[in-house]
Amino acid sequence: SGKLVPATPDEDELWRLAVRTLDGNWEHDHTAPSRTLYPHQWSWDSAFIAIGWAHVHPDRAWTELTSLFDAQWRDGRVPHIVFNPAVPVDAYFPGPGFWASAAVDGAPRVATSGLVQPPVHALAAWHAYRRAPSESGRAALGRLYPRLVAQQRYLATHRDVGGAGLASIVHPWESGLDNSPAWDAPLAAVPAEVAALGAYRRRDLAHAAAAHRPTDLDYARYVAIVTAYRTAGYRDDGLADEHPFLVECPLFNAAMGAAEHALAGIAGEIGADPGPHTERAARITTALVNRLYDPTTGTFHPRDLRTGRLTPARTVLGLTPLLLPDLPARQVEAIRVEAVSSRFGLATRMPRPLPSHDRTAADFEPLRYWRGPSWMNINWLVRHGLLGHGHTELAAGLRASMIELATTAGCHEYFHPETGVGLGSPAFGWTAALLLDVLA
Ligand code: 9YW
Repeated sequence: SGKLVPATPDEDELWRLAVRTLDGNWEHDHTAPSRTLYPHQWSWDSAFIAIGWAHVHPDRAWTELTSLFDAQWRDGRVPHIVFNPAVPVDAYFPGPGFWASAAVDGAPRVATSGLVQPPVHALAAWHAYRRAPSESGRAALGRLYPRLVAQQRYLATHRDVGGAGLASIVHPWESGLDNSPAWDAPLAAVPAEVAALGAYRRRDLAHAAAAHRPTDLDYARYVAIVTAYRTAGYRDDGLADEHPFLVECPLFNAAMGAAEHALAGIAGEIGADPGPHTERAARITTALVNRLYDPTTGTFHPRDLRTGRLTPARTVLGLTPLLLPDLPARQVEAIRVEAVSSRFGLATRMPRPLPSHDRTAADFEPLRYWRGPSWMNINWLVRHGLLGHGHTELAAGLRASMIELATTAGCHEYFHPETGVGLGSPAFGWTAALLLDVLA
């Protein structure tokens, strides 16, 4: 199948670049986010990437998601990294030896990490299917369905540490926005394993500028948190008492709620009962509003379970509950106001896509990873939410800014939010995939 919609010559060229990028990263049964920086399979990357494959190679969309869920743990968790045994073990830090999943009962045969990432997979599967419906696609959906349900069950039970119906993340890596200012406060309370600093070598710095990546102190704390979780056998029962990092994230939980809506759609398509999914979705939305919406700032914030407090930074995470079709009108409007403010600059004509952090904040860093740069996946999610809530003109403005950026800078991992210069990996999977989706 190919592209049916006519486009400008520029868009046509961008389409071909995106297809080439995905093809270049395709690896038998999954797509590497980046051949240099991230040579294995990443969980939420595969979800976004499947959306792109649906437009050019639908069979690969289903293979991508299926290979990821083949690595699902017995408890239902979908690991955030599935290691490719063909890649040298020291190509990426932290590699398979660091996670030591083979020692854990209930882990799959293939080596994986023990953390999760935002559960955007049901949303992606449903979106991919509707972009390219087919008999074989429906069959693949049917096989994925019980696995997607088990993923949700894991998050709703093992990870409901706060007891309020939301899932907690146990590591900044689980948010997908590793070094977001959202995690500064909870992370500052984690004792950094400074002694361990010399005990490992970061591989990311061989492929990307240090000023564009998390700091060594961030990494010391990332390692310390994984060490705590790994020592507990990646079990979740003692999290509330023992674990150094426990946060309820607006994006993670919005994805979990959106997943129930998507599962309701999938259930209807394959002859299962949508009812329980719609009910769960409503409960997640209510909990999200009660727990993470701050009427004084008018936006959503992560809640740090260690202190009980909302974290103060106003990052782009606060806009992502727009993904929930049943978000109440008051919060939809509050998010619109936050998004069109000078912090994020959403408009029907906007020079650049949304940044990852409040542009007006003192700690806004336009070059450093999730502390300022623009990312296509977050922009895609917010656009999806805008469309769902009928903000079609703002969605069109966002779309145009995404296409314009990639037309000049290509399929980079992230982008300078003011100059538009491409940063990080130059051939990045989800950037390519989501561009195909917005171009189609
Ligand atoms: C790392 C693969 C992953 C993404 C994350 C992103 C980054 C891994 O890359 O984390 O080593 O920094 O933060 O969201 O899934 O693309």
